[in-house]
Amino acid sequence: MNSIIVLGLILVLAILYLIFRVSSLVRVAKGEKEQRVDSANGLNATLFLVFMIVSLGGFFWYSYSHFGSYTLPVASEHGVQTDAMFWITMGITVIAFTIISIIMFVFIYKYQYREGQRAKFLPDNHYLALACTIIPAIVLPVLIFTGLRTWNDITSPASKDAEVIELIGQQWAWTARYPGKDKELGKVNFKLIDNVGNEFGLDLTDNKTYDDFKSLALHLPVNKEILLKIRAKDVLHSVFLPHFRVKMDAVPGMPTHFKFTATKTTQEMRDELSNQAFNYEMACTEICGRGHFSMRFPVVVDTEEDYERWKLSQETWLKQNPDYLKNVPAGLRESAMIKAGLPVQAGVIAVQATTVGSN
Ligand SMILES: [Cu+2]
Repeated sequence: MNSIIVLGLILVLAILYLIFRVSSLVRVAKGEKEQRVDSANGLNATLFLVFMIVSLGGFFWYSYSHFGSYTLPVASEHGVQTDAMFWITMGITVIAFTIISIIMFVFIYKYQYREGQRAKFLPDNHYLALACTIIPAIVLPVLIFTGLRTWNDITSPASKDAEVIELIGQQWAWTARYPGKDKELGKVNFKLIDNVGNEFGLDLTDNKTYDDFKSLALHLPVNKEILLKIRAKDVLHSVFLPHFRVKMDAVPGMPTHFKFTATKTTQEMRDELSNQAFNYEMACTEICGRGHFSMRFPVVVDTEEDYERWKLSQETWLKQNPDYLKNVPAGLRESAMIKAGLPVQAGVIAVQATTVGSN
């Protein structure tokens, strides 16, 4: 409401000024008034200069005094490259912005209307036109192609021994799925997702699913390539790991991926920041509904040994949801139980009991 009043006021003032200006010019045209421009013109020109000094000074002062809040320690290999690209682009644009601002305001002041002074007719200037064409024609493609090269590098296929982890976004929580001992994620099918246990939509006819496990924190090994496979169950979400400079949308119906290598363990980052309470975290950066704020996911970067130890301590999804053994084809059941870490004998009895029960 307040902004509407302010806008209305500005509009009224602008219209009043236009009426005043037009009537003053009409008087000049009729010969009733000699002076085309009054003393306010010089004042306006000076005010432009003052505006330039205050705004540019404010811009540099604010950027300098708040510089720290725009930088975040980086903990990934490609993050160093993207940071460098960001600061090069920032440097170039700040230089261009400063030069253009100074030229614009100084020219307004310098070439303000003066009685008897005539404007110089300058139809074109080849050198100026060439400079304005060639400089951007070199700088912009260099920036764009460096960015494209880095992007292609990030999104190119991961190496064979990359650590594959799946991240699933849904309103309003993240879950991670790890491939287990076989290092391969089992097949999923969204049609198999239910609200009792199969939140991943695991296809239990695929023997790679039996040792997959779920985690409510993203554990990553340090100095090892990681391939994040990302999907969403309902609406758009976005994986954002700021310290690793990772950002990729989670799109329903269109799996995405991002590969990166973390370079600092959680403990190393705690030491670097002299803050033993520090933890990495992942956020959703897509406004995905009213619970969006709660899509915060803890991230732990371990040494390779700690990471392997943590993986071994995790229970497979099938072990946590033994009822789903009945969905495993009979011929695969025993190997599924072995792979899932279920006691074979007890498992068979459980399956028989549930199968009989459901009949
Ligand atoms: Cu979200």
